[in-house]
Amino acid sequence: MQSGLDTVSQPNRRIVLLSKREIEKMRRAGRLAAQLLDYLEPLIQPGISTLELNDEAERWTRERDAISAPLGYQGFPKSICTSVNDVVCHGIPNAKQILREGDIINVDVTPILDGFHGDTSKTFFVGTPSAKAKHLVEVTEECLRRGIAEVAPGKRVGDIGAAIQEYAEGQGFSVVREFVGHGVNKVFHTEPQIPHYGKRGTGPKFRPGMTFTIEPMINEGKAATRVLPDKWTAVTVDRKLSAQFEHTLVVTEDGVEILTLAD
Ligand code: EYF
Ligand code: CO
Repeated sequence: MQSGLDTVSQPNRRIVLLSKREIEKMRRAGRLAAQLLDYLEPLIQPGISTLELNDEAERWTRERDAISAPLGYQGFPKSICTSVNDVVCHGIPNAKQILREGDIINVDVTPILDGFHGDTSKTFFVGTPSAKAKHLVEVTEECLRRGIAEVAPGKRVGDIGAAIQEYAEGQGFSVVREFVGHGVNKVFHTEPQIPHYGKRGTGPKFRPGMTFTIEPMINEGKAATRVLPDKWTAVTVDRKLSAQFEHTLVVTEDGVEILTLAD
C-alpha cells in the first residue's frame, strides 16, 4: 500500500485495459449477445416455458460456434438466466414455469465467442403489462441509459451509481444493493465492481480500454433481496416486482461504446 494516496487517487490496480484487437473480439461477442436477445424476443409469449427459452438460446449459441458462459459457471445449471416478476436475477429456466399474460421477464445471456464474453439482458413484457409494470420497466431502462451516459475517461465508477440511484429513487423505486455490474473480458466476472448506487467522484477512474457491465436491478418496493433455497434465484423480500437491463461497455478515448448492440 502506498502511503499518502487516498482511495480516490490510487491507480486502478487489477483493472485490465484491452488492446484494439481484444476490443474488436469483445465487439463481436457483444453483437452476438444482442442478436441472441433479438432472436428470443418474439418467442416470449404466454404459454412458453422458461426452459424452452433456455433450450432455444443454447441451440442458437452453439450453431454460431459460441459457448453459453452461465452453463456450469460456479455450478449454475442452465445456459441463460430467466427472472420473472419478483425474481431480481439468476432465475433458473424450468419446464414447469410457463409465462403468463402480464408477466415481466428478464432474460440475461452471455455467449463466449473466440474467448471473449458479451453479457447483456433486457426485461420483456409477456403480452400487455400493467401500468405499474410498464412504469418500472421504463424507469429501469432509463437507469441503464443514464448510467452509461456517465462513462468517460477521467470520470469515476461512483458517478454511474449516483446517476442511477438519483433517478430510480426520484421515481419512487429502489436500487438493489447485493448485485452489481462487473468487469468482463476473457473473464466473466472481474474488477471493477460497478454498484448501481453511490456517490459522485468516488471509486476507480475510467480509462480507455476498460470493459465492464452496467446492469441495474430496480425494485417496485423495498430494495431488500433474499436467495431461494435453490441457492441461485434472488427474489425481492416483499415479493413486489423487479426489473433489470444490462449492457457490456468499453471506455473509449472520448467516451463510451456499447458493445452489446445488434448492429
Ligand atoms: C455463487 C452466480 C453465482 N452470475 C452473473 C453465478 O449474467 C450475469 N450477470 O450479468 C450472471 C449470470 C450468472 C451468474 C449465472 C450464474 N452466475 C449466480 C447466483 C449466485 C451465485 O453465487
Ligand atoms: Co448478465
